[in-house]
Amino acid sequence: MNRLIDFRSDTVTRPTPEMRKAMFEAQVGDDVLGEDPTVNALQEKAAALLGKEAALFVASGTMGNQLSIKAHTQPGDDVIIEEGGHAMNFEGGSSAVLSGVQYSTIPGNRGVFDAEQVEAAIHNDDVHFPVSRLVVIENTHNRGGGTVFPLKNIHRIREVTTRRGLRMHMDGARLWNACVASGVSPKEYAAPFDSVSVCLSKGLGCPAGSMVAGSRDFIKRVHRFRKMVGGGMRQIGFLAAAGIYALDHHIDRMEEDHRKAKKMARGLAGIKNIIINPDEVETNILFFDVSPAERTAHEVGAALREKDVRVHPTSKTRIRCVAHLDVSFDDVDRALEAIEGVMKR
Ligand code: TLP
Repeated sequence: MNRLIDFRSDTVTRPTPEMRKAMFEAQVGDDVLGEDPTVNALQEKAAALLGKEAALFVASGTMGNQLSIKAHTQPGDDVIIEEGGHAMNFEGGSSAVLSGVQYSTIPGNRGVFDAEQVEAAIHNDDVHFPVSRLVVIENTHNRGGGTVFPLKNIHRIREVTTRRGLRMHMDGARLWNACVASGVSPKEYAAPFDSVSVCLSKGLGCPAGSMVAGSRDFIKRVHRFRKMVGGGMRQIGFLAAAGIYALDHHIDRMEEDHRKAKKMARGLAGIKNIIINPDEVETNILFFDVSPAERTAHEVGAALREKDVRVHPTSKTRIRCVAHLDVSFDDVDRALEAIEGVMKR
């Protein structure tokens, strides 16, 4: 039997032997007491990398986003987000439960929007309206297709939010991909934001964990909320060691993942009944559309699974593939062959 090639997400990676060694050798302590030296080192490293006063290890990207939203808002506040944004659509409705906030959405261009759209979405000070408090920007934008959010849009949006008294949070689950693709540093991208959450467990290849960064006061609030939701863990230096290893060794190599996605997109563009524009693939995520075929995306996904290729159908006609550490250029060729075979039938 062939090895399974898994393009469902960059979350499916397993730690490399070198990462496992770093984890095995980690110095650990009780992090709830603030005594895990490896967690403390990771938090300092992430804060420095993102140019913020402080950072905190959290269990997941969801926890990073949601605790940040909670720390910025009061119940009844309004949060502005792009309509396909992860924090609103794919985090179990937790902003309603944990923060009691509501969302106003902006239709983006593959996830990207501009300052005029933000200005139009901000409510005036009027008792009829919720208080517009926070803008969330996702970089790269997952449902947009791994889109890099241009820094100049972010700067213009910051001018509006500063003038209108709103805060800004970046869902940087894949910020590293945006940095590698654009040449903008993590610090430059983070600077206009009041808070940033970044994931260790996506393209960086760690088994778990995300970081939230911001001012010392903000991180203190997030720390309290992390405890409230049961996210205070003990000897997690083992996970932090994976994070330190990944930040040192797995950022620059993402350029390879971007080339794998591009290669796959070009191959897909030549397959019958598939719609994709390879020029739109900027990082490690691609979407293709199978609406000209007689089968649904789920049926195509099931047929590919029988050929040991896994993809992620996200609607009746749309399929997502994500390149990562555990798929090779040869795997891209094998997957394309399998997809071509399935689409022919
Ligand atoms: N995204 C996952 C799934 O939830 C779809 C994936 O496979 O892409 N922000 C963004 C932009 C994300 O893509 C994700 C995860 C998260 C936040 C949440 O991270 P986790 O899964 O660690 O809670």
